[in-house]
Parts: sequence; structure tokens; C-alpha cells
Amino acid sequence: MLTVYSDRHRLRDAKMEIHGGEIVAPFECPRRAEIILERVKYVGLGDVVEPKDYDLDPVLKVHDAGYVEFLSTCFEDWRAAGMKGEAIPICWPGRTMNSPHIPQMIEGKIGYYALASETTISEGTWEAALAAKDVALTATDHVLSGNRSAFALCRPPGHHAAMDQFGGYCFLNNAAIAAQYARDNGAARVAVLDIDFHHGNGTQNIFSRRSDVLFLSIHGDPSHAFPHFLGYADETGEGEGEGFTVNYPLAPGTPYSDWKKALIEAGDRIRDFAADLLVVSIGVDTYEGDPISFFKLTSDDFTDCGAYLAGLDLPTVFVMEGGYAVEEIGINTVNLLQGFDGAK
Ligand code: B3N
Ligand code: ZN
Repeated sequence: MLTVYSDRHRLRDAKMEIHGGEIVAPFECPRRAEIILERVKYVGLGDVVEPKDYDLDPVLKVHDAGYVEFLSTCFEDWRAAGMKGEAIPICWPGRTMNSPHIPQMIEGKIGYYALASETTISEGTWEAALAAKDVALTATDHVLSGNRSAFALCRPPGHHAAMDQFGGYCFLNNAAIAAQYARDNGAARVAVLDIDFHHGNGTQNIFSRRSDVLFLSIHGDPSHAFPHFLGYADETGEGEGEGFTVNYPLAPGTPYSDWKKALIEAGDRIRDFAADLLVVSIGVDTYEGDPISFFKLTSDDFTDCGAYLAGLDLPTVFVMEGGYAVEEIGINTVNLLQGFDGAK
């Protein structure tokens, strides 16, 4: 399988995250992508290529223009306002302030465009996010041109990024950008299967009113896990998109045997939908040793999952999302991709 990788991901190197009332080192760090790349090369998964450059058009098909402008200028504006650290939201239009106004002051603006406060915008974040979308689009082009699969080794991840909100370590929604690009370049029906531990709230937000993109997510029950407010089983899509969003929230401690039942149900839905192309948001924070999650998948389970996905027999783009057991992230990610390749 081809891997698309850019070392520009290193430009996203935040120094802080808020967790447990403390400022801690970010779980989402450059080493994650480097370890995955090392494993890709070590096992000889296939060629590794640099991404091509794409402009902002594919981004603006799924993200709000004001949001994109905000992301591109946020860090500069933050510093210009005299702030010394990384840009971080501290105030939102919460449930009692459902306001359409976008403040001019950067502290208000970042609150408007944020869905959570653990994720800062640091110097270089925008450039790294742009490179990640190029990685996803290059992998998608590879599949659209007739190849069976490609692995987009994206970093920063994307699936929490909504039309106009960042958070959960995500800025641009790489999987959604890839799915929309596939729609615009020949695929009439696209399925996005999100197997990261966390619900893909951003991808759901982007496609929930659409019937041409089926979104399915298997994740930690949001009543116990981030992103807390989306990912419940009763969210099934809206308007024309009713029935095209499918959520499988699973309990703390879920082992692979139960997780796979949800995977098989999701696979059946993808078959019924008759997708032309599959985008897999691949997160390996479902691993039993992940420091911020609560499923119990083993390294071998990822191989089995990859083999199952191959059985769906669809052109498939794998887009990297989460996974924080850094020492095992390469083995787990590449096991899944090898499982897919091995089931040819
Ligand atoms: O959910 C957390 C979190 C939970 C447990 C932690 N421990 C036990 C150290 C630490 C953090 N933080 C909120 C931000 C999570 C963002 C998740 C990003 C992701 O992987 N999305 O797929
Ligand atoms: Zn995750």
C-alpha cells in the first residue's frame, strides 16, 4: 500500500494541553507520525511519497470561509494582541449565549471557532494542517486513479474539526476533505467509516444533512468520553441526510469481540449503501494500552480489523487520526494496513 507523508507535520509542535486542571505536554505530538513512518518502512508496506500541493478549494467545500481565514491568521493575531503563549480559547458562546456575532478581538474570535479548550493553536499549526490536507488529497487521488488503497499519514488529525470549529487536536477535517474531493471527482457515493476511539463529531457535522456521504462511527460512549456532546446512537442524520449517519457508542472496557460486532454491522450498512469509495478514519487509540481511552483492542486485533475491511471490496483511503500509546502506534497502525493488504 502507498503511504503519503509530509515532514511538515512537525510544524505542529504545541507545548501545552489542558488536562485534569493542569497544563501537560500534548498527547498529540510529532513523534507519533515518525514512529508510524518508521514502521511503514521497517515492514516494507510500500512506497512512501510526498504529497502534491492543492489549493484551498477542496478545503472550502467542507469548511466555512471565515473559519479558514481565522485558522490561517490566528497565531499572528494572538501575538499581535500581545499574548505571550500559544493561542487558547477561554470563553465560548455556550448554551445560554447562542449568539451569531463573531467578535473582532482574537480572544473572542478563538472562542467562537473553538469546540473545546485542550487544543492550542501554536506557531506552525496552520502550515501543518495545510500539509495534512495535501496528504489526504494525494492519497485520495491515488485511489481515484484506480489503485485499491492508500494510506494518508495525516498529522495533525482531523475528525473533530467541524465546518467552523476546531478542537480535540484537529483543525482541518482531512477525512471529510478527502470524501468531498472523491465526490467531486467521480465517486457518486462515499462512505466514511470512523474507527478512532473518539466520535468523529466534525465529520458528522459536515455530512449530517447529506445522503451522498454515509458517515459511520464506532467510538467510546460520549457519556463517558470526549467529545461528550455528540456521538449518541439516536443521531441518525438530519433532513435529506436522515438515515445516513450511524453511531455505535460502546461502553468502557469494550473488548475486540464486541467492537467487531459493531464493525460488522457498520460493514453491512456500507454494503447496503453501495458506496463507490471508502474513507477510513483510522485511529488506534482503541488499543488496550492507550493512555486516554478505554477500549481493549490488542495489536493482533488491528490486523483482523484490516482484513475485515478488505472484505468490503471497495477502493479505500485510510486517513490517520488518533492513537497515543506512542511506542505501539506504529505496530498497531501498520498491522491494520497489513491486515488489509494481506487479505487481497
Ligand atoms: O479526553 C481527554 C483525556 C482523557 C483521559 C486522559 N488521561 C487519563 C490522561 C487524558 C485526556 N482529553 C480531552 C481531549 C481528547 C482529544 C482526543 C483526540 C482524539 O484522539 N480524537 O480522536
Ligand atoms: Zn481519538
